[in-house]
Amino acid sequence: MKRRDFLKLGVAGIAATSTGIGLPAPAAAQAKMVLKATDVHPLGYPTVEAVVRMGKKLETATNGRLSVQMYPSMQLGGEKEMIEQAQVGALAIARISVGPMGPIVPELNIFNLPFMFRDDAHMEKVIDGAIGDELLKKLSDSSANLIGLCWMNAGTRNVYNNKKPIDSVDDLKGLKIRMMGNPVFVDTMNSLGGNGVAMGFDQLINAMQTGVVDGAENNYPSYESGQHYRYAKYYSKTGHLMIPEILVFSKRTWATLSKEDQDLIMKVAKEAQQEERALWYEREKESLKKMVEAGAVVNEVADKKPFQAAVKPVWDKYGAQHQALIQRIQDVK
Ligand code: GTR
Repeated sequence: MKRRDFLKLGVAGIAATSTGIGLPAPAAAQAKMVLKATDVHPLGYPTVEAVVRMGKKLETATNGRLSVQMYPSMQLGGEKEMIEQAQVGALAIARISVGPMGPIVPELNIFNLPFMFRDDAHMEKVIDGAIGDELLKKLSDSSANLIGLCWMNAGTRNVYNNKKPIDSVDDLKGLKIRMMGNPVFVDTMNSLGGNGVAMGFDQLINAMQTGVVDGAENNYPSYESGQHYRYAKYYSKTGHLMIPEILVFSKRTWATLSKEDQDLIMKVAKEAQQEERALWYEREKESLKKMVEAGAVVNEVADKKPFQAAVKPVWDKYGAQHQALIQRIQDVK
């Protein structure tokens, strides 16, 4: 049996030790629960560490009744699989990028527009404020079967490839660049002149090794921790995307929790949003240093205006129906 099918048969993202799983709320609420959590990144990565710490807080607050078991490093599959497993309740907590969530909750796709945020501070103000809260609620109220717990920082995404440094839009011509599985990203790369190829993060190394793609795009920590510099050493600071991450909880598992436990999880998740942020900035610095030491060739892109102009069709296509929301985001100062 494939691991994924096995997980699906497992049904709940919880291991209830004193009662069966999937019991109605009152019985299950009192049971000892180990909440399964997953992330594509390894232990020590800011998002993973923040969720591990969140689990420790839950354990302390409930005298061990609630805890988190982290499955890092894509142990439960790529992001698509993680979302599916959280939806059916095969795992409780998934830390995913907003990237693949766009097609599930259309408003979230606005965060996936190229050059949407001016900088980290702008992005943080948006996710920490009313818009951030509203979008988490939109997700929780949607038919996605997920509860939006909190946001996390994921820095800026830059293009990397194994052919040459990118200085201008022209340099991207003919390059096959892996993008996350969401049409907005393929369209973005194509409008920049490259060839966007959608695939999961879990398939990327193989695709770079076999030449299916010439490179990809990501923040420093993902590039460094995934050792992508071994396959694509030119890392160019195109800064075309700034996509926050999102921590989701399986709605199915959520429904088995008492209101008190739900409130507690929300509280520690909000704290995790700030804790991850501090870890993130440290890690960005360390990752940049490590990747350069490992041979990555990093270049600034002096003039980003032509890149911004080139993605105008993407804004027209994906932004037109969300003009009011876009305006509100832009107005956040
Ligand atoms: C990373 C992000 C992951 C995943 C990955 C990707 O920055 O943390 O959740 O989305 O990028 O490119 O697929």
